Amino acid sequence: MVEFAVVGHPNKGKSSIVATLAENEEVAISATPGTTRTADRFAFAIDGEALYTLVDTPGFQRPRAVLDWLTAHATNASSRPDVVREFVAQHRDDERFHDECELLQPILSGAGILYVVDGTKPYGAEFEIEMQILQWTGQPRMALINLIGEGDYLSQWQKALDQYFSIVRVFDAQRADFAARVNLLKAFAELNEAWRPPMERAVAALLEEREHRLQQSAREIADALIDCLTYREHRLVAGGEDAQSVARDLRGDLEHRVRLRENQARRTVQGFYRHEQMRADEVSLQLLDMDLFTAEGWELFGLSKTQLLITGSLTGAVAGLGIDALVGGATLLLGAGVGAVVGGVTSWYGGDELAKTRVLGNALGGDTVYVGPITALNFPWVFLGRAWVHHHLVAERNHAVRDAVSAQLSAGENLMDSITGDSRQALAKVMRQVQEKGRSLALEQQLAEGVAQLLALTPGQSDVEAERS
Ligand SMILES: Nc1nc2c(ncn2[C@@H]2O[C@H](COP(=O)(O)OP(=O)(O)OP(=O)(O)O)[C@@H](O)[C@H]2O)c(=O)[nH]1
Ligand SMILES: [Mg+2]
Repeated sequence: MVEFAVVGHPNKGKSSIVATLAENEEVAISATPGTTRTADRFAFAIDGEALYTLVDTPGFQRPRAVLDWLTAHATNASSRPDVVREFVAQHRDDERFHDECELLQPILSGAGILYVVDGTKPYGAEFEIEMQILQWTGQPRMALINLIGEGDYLSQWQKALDQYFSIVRVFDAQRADFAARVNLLKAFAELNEAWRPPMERAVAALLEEREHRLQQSAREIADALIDCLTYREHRLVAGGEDAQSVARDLRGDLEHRVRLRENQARRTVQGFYRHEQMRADEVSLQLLDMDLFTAEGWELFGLSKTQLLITGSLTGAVAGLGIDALVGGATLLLGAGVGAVVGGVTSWYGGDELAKTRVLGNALGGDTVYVGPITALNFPWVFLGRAWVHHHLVAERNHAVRDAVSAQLSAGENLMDSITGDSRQALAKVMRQVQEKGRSLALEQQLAEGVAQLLALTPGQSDVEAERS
């Protein structure tokens, strides 16, 4: 299998690059120089098919001494790789050259070289020594300019690196998105004729896998939404209890189940993208931490009142309800049920009128309170909006980022308003049917297709806008 050894100065993001390209959360990354102590192999495989291996290595510690040794022992240029081999053989147990031996060994075993530098710090002559040592190995090599800080020394670096590396690329270890990763793999294919077929295969597999992950995520999100749209709670009203407080409890239970299901779906989606370890606070976007049932979230992620009204009336959801019900008090949303209406009305989007609530008398006496399914018109849109943003953050999240992802989504507009009217109608129709008829295989599939189309878009960058321009 093709191997690439990621080498360079200590603390330049070598391990971060390995984590990204191998999609591995186990790679040790830290701000302390000298974190990586041994050459560690991380294979990248899809469905059990190993595609390539990244070797994480310690940074150079005494490049000057190594080069001096090499120069002193070389007779002619063709023997250079052998001299490097000899160096490693003789210094295997020499603590002073532990790191150099670790990083050179995989290269001598045939690995391609990925030399990592930081383009935000000035170039210096000490780096040239490292580049010369790498040149001595004779292995195919590429330089990656990582961007850790704020400075800009790209052109200095470019000039220096061009002399020692056949390919020089800027690759921001933390911000590289999926497209940047694919481009890098394509560049690997250029390094060595023999590596072209396996690397082309790797790119194809990665693209296929990407599509597969999106489809899997769409199915999971659709499944979760159907669950949430069909949850119901009921309980007998015991003597001494009043129906109102029972209804409140049941609404609480219902909301709790919905929150759990949403969380479960998020973890499942993260699993598809091999981000299982991602902590909840790391996924965000604080916006996503917002409780599913807060009014702010409903405005941000769901449809605007206007769109809700348009979409609703086109699909029959609002039939029988006055326009008042949506733009005004919304009392009717609750009142549509049979039996006694329980609970006060706060606002049109939030808690109290989330779900149908009924109190029915039992044949044998006593009352039963029924809450659910959720009928609030905006609920499925809010749920989808949140799932869309979450999926996007996970899918584009780089495996090297360990701090909170900063969100660039513009707040303040209703997220789901940004999709086209057609997509909205299609989704609305399926969701309406789920709400009316419950779960079915056909509806599951239709909803998953609609969700997959949604996930393929970038939240906030509306395709409505794209259509216009
Ligand atoms: N802002 C930013 N920080 C980065 C980037 N790449 C790496 N870092 C940070 O730089 C530090 C070193 O990253 P590592 O990937 O551990 O570097 P390394 O070259 O493997 O380090 P050693 O194993 O110690 O030689 C960590 O704190 C990273 O989070 C980047 O592209 N941007
Ligand atoms: Mg490291």
